[in-house]
Amino acid sequence: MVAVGTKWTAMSYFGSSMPPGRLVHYSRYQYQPSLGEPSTMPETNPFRRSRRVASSALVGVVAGVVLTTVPPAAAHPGEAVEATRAGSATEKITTRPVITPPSEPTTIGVPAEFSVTKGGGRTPYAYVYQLNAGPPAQVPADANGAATISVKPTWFTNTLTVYGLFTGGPAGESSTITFNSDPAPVAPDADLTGDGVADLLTVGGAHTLPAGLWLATGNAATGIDPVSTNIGFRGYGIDGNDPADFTGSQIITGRFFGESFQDVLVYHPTGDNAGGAAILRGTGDGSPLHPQLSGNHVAIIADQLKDEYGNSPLQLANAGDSRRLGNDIPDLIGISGDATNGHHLTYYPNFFTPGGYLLATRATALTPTGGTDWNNWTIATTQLAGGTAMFLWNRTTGALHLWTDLTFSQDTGQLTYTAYHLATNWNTNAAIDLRAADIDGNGTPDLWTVGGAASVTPWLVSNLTSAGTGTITAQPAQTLVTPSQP
Ligand SMILES: [Ca+2]
Ligand SMILES: [Ca+2]
Repeated sequence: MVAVGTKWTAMSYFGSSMPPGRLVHYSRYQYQPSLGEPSTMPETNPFRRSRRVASSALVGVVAGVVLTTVPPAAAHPGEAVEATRAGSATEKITTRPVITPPSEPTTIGVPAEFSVTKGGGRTPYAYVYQLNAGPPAQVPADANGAATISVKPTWFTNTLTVYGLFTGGPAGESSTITFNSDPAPVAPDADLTGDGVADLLTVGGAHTLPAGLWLATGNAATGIDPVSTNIGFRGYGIDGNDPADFTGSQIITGRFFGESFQDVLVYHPTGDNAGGAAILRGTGDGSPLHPQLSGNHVAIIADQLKDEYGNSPLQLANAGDSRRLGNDIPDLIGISGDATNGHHLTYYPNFFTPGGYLLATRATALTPTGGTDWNNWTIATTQLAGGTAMFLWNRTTGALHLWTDLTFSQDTGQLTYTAYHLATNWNTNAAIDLRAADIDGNGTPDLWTVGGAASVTPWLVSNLTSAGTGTITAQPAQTLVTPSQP
């Protein structure tokens, strides 16, 4: 065994074919990356994912960690084993914690409490635990060596590893338990906090907001909680945590990993990665993203999003399943073009895998006013029961339209929809960003505008008629508050 890091401990054998009593060293830093995480693109099929985890478990055995089978029972204490630290005298640690899973089934993204007791011998003052490849955390033990560990399962199949800390001594034996979790209910569009109500996610570095991704919890028709959380404070989680990774990007929410939670697609229209994008896995509860963890960050290279003339999108939005194929991972819709070839509404099909966008297809649709000057229009979309709803705003003229129930034919490029004219002279020439969502949850799409000094205005849509008209009404504006700490 090769050690990485400075702390050594002994492995224990439960259910393994290796001879009992043999002392093997390993580093817990060594085995962390091998547990439960796909090495490339994340797997959305829970059965395939389960197999991947099983193969990871095999890696764990080689590295000196033996996983239990799916429980129901607690992980049992083993026989006394030895532990040692490099460079110190051998010290007897005769305890390995007993992990008892909750009696009820666990759910991805929902906290589950595991009880831990000492396996015998000395009483630990605390336990260190790690779920899958997440960061290790510590919980104090009571006088009897008991503790409760609360974790939020992140995968269909999860692995929880626990070991005790002892006063004046080395860390104790680790116990590991593997368990399956049910999928969480699918969050409604734009609900990043898990309460079923649409939330406002705004990119920082604009409108006086500090860099990052600012999440304001939605309170339906009564507005938002203006005290925002920077769920993007880690940036892309590469080369340090730099929230400025998002500055200048377009932020789109949706089920980009095809699972229950709202994920974030970050598109870079300009800059070093111009035309490129990334999808970052959502957490489901409004907590900050973890793009630094394996499987939570999938890049989309610029070539994937180029249209037939080689142009990258000027704008991108979530097109949902507008091809009506039953794909849980959304397609994209955007605007692309150039002065020579003109501008178009462009459709970006997803091929049933996270980040799998190819074969951008030009839509034949004209603008709401019958033109081809798509570069003068700003789009914003949201997902409703009937399909994708798209707002279309001409910043120069102030025209505001709404198209609902988008359906796109990849073969013909035809986009069908129901059109409504909502306003003229709406925010004409205003320096605002649009964010579409069913803010009040009544089934009709609405808009947030973000502009000025972090000023947010909800606009509720009503009175949609078969004659193609509708009303949009401003609600009281609020100002986002951005604490200095995430
Ligand atoms: Ca919410
Ligand atoms: Ca509504």
